[in-house]
Amino acid sequence: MSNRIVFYDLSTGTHDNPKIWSPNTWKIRYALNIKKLEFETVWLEFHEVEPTIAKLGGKPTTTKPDGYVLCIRLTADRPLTQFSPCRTPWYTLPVIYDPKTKQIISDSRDIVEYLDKQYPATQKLVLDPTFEDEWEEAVFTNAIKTFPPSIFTVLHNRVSVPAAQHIRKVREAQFGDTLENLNTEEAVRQQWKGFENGYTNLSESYKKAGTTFLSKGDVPMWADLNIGSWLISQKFTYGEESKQWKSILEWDGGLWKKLNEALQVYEGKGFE
Ligand SMILES: N[C@@H](CCC(=O)N[C@@H](CS)C(=O)NCC(=O)O)C(=O)O
Repeated sequence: MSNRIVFYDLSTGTHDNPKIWSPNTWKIRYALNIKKLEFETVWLEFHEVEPTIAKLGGKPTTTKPDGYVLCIRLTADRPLTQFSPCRTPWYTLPVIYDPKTKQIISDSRDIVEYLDKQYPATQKLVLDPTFEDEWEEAVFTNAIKTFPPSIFTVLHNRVSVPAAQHIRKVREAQFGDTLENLNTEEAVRQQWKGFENGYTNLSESYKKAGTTFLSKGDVPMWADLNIGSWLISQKFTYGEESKQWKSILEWDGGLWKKLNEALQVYEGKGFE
């Protein structure tokens, strides 16, 4: 049996024609390639994540933005059907299954820490956990919270019908508005203003380091993948020739273009 790591990635295409998109899974794709670990990709569409990962025995990473719902809880010491409030689990990707250890790991940070520990002979990526925590916080504030919700309208219009239904349900609850309202010309203009400002805030750390990577070495650290992955997902969402991607390449004096190009060698092949 193959000892290759199984890497679950999110596709915005179909099984026959998978299309890469997800920023969070990009972190792990970069990491596996940097570490030169052998892996195979299993492509899942949005609506397939929960049933597949739950069946595999993987853990959800968060709870859905649908607030409290009534769940049926049946326990041995409380034999009656109880209705009590609980949040719906949200299964996300990336997830990996390592046949060598028979472990299933969810959440990108947990995965990279597992890989660093389990494969110590490979390039270590979490070099300074305290710095990584601070940087993750900064990325959350400046690149994730500012992530234009209109991107989900673009994805919604590209994916299969059940995947589109999943995106609409989850994201309209998250943003409190319809996908159509989130994608008006004025809404998109405002969203991108905030998005660009966020990247400018993050660029300060790169300018201070004065190097292409925050690791200050030839190989990126986890922090570089953390932002590099959000960056590359724009390229695959809008396309290399799109005005959106071209504008990002010009932000902050071309700093993000330089980072994206430096990470190209770790993109790997055959993901489309
Ligand atoms: N904290 C998680 C977040 C993962 C996450 O949000 N993944 C997104 C893709 S970028 C996802 O799977 N979304 C599923 C959905 O929208 O239902 C990690 O770092 O792995």
